[in-house]
Amino acid sequence: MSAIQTHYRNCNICEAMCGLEIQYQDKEIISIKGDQKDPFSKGHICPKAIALQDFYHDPDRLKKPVKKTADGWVEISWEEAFDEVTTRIKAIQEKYGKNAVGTYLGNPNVHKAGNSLMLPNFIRALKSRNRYSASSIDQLPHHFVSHYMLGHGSLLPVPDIDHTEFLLIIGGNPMVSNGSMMTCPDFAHRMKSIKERGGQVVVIDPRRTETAKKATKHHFIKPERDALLLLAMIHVIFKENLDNLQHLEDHVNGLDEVKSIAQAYSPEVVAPSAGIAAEDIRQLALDFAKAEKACCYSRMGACTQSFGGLNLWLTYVLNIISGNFDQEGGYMFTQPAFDIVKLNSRKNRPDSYKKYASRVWEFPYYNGEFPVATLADEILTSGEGQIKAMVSVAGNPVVTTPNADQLDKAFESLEFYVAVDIYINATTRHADIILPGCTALEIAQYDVSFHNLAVRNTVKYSPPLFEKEDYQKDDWEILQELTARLSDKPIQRMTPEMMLEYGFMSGPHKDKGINLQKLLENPHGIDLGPLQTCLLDRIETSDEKISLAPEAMLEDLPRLKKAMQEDQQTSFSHRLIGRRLLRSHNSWTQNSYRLVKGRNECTLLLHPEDAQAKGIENGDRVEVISAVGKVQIEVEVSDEIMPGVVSIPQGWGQAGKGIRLSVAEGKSGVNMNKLTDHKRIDQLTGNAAVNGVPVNILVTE
Ligand SMILES: Nc1nc2c(c(=O)[nH]1)N[C@H]1C(S)=C(S)[C@@H](COP(=O)(O)OP(=O)(O)OC[C@H]3O[C@@H](n4cnc5c(=O)[nH]c(N)nc54)[C@H](O)[C@@H]3O)O[C@H]1N2
Ligand SMILES: Nc1nc2c(c(=O)[nH]1)N[C@H]1C(S)=C(S)[C@@H](COP(=O)(O)OP(=O)(O)OC[C@H]3O[C@@H](n4cnc5c(=O)[nH]c(N)nc54)[C@H](O)[C@@H]3O)O[C@H]1N2
Ligand code: SF4
Ligand SMILES: [Mo]
Repeated sequence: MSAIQTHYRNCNICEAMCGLEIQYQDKEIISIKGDQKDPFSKGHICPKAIALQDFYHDPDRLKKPVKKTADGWVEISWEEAFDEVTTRIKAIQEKYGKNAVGTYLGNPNVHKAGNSLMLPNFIRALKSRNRYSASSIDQLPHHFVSHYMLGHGSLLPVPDIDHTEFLLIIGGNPMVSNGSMMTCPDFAHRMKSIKERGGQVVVIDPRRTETAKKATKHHFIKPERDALLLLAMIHVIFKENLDNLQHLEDHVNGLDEVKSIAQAYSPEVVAPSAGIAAEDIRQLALDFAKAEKACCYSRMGACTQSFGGLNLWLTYVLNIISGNFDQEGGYMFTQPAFDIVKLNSRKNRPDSYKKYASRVWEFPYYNGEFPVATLADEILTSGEGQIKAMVSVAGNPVVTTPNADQLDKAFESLEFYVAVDIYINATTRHADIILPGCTALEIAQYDVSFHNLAVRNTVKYSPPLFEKEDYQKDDWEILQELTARLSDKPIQRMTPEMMLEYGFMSGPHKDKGINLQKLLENPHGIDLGPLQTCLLDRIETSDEKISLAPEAMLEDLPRLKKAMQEDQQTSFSHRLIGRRLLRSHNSWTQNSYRLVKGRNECTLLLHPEDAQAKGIENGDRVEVISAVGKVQIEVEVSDEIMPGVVSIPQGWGQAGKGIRLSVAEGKSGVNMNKLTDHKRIDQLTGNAAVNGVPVNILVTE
């Protein structure tokens, strides 16, 4: 046995990039702790990091390619797997056309450098227009709004949380999620510091969340009515002449248009529909505008709903007109060492929004993709352009995307399906072949996306802790091999490290000597300082001005007005929203016993008044019915949820035929996406509207 050794790396489960200190001996983990010397996370971790060892050792995890046969799954060689996958894909594309092969890319791809860097070439090699990803059930409105206002979908503002004096959080629960589109290790401590320096944190959410409980103030809001609140705040700021764009004064277009639109949305007009009292809205707007440094940050609950695009647009507008955009303590921009904006500049590139419409429902095309909400219909509806085969890479859409049962049937109906995945779960059980990559402890990691979204400029690279076995391949190697075999021309085989080095050499910190060698010499990471005012150097619009009133947003406003008028016309008693649990990450971490043990947290939250009206008691089982499905679930009566709203955690409900997740199956819970309607999307961006879903609740015997 060799001596105990220590390894430092970033946890790559969620977006927070916590530094880990891992003690190990041979292939056994002795301890996983927070790395006190990481200049960014300073020792913080959450319970999920400890489970990295469970995924590494998990006997259910695949390490070799498997093929489905009449006798079940059998292991096959990589050569055989690559041959069969490429032969089948080529045959289907020859027979039905290139678009007959669809792709779905899931969330872990952005948490692995190799995947992020190799996927664009793989997707290009397939030459199919039928591209889908978890982005359209997550953060698409952020990209859309940055694209139209700032000229680039990846030029994304981040709350300068460490300097702000007023943080307004709309539809985010960072106390549990650890922050999203805001890489922010130890949110709890950073939020406490705001309060300690006399600042405020205000949360807008239909649930009094873990974040709301620690905030200075929380307002309930009716689901999907945030755009109204934002419009009313903007209304008040203009009315009181509190608008002040600071250094951006001469760098915006469309200020008068925004001003004139907001005139119609006084706090009194929106209050009944939003469910927040007019005087509270007015006070919030005044407090926000008068704070020295303020930031309005909108996330999942504001994105994955019918007005995601408008919400994000108005969030940017609110920050801009109150002088809090690109200013210390406001909504700021990073200067990452590997600068994905500069490396992929959009200046002078044609706009592809709505270049195509999806075949069955004419949903909008954006950023090279169609909305994932329509994937099942594109597979199930016959005709020219129908999807006959799928490639999924690190995604589990049967659990994570709308109308799960329909998508389950769709995957079952495919002529061919290959999954690049490490588990046989609700989605990949339908695969013909599964190609498994490696897990966190076996890979080198650089957070290509999350350094771009961090609340400080930092940089860190981690080599693998354990060498993979000879018979294993990592995702990037799988993707590169498939790319080579599917391409018409020979490809250049660059490693992720070669690509990173290229990026660092042209990045904003090249003068500080940031390169791979330097990063290897600094295993705790390097701090590059607080966020700086830099937007005017980074903006990508052709006239270098911020577009405050893009056409697309203005055209979407009548839809909001209509929804406001239709508020009372529904035959459903409740609106369903999701929630995240501290010890699970989306749908894939539930096979770690240490993360799922304990009481059942996959419950329906129901307000006491609603429970009483229906004669429901805590612990009762009820049936929840939506336009597309139903589930049976245990009720947790709680006044932390707003009357008229119910909540079920996302990412659960994996049990049944063919699934090989022995721990998760025993703790399976309910899949809330059996209830989410695939036709409910934000019609502006195409993002799925999984929050605010109309449901009825039936008491079962
Ligand atoms: N109703 C509702 N639905 C939601 C949400 C919600 O709030 N409410 N949230 C949405 C959000 S924000 C997201 S991001 C999506 C996530 O949606 P998905 O990305 O579809 O789902 P994940 O649970 O992240 O699934 C990850 C998949 O990758 C596999 N995997 C894990 N690690 C690796 C790896 O290293 N390599 C490979 N090749 N595979 C790996 C897992 O086995 C699993 O199959 O869910 C969305 N769905
Ligand atoms: N523990 C844990 N952490 C995670 C994940 C996980 O599954 N578990 N997933 C990761 C991923 S992929 C992501 S994208 C992030 C998401 O990070 P967050 O956005 O912080 O996470 P959510 O908990 O989904 O927060 C959404 C909030 O919006 C509220 N909400 C729902 N509908 C509405 C509405 O109409 N208006 C308003 N104002 N609020 C609404 C919900 O009650 C909820 O509190 O979390 C990441 N971190
Ligand atoms: S907060 Fe996120 S990055 Fe940090 S330890 Fe937990 S899962 Fe890992
Ligand atoms: Mo996400």
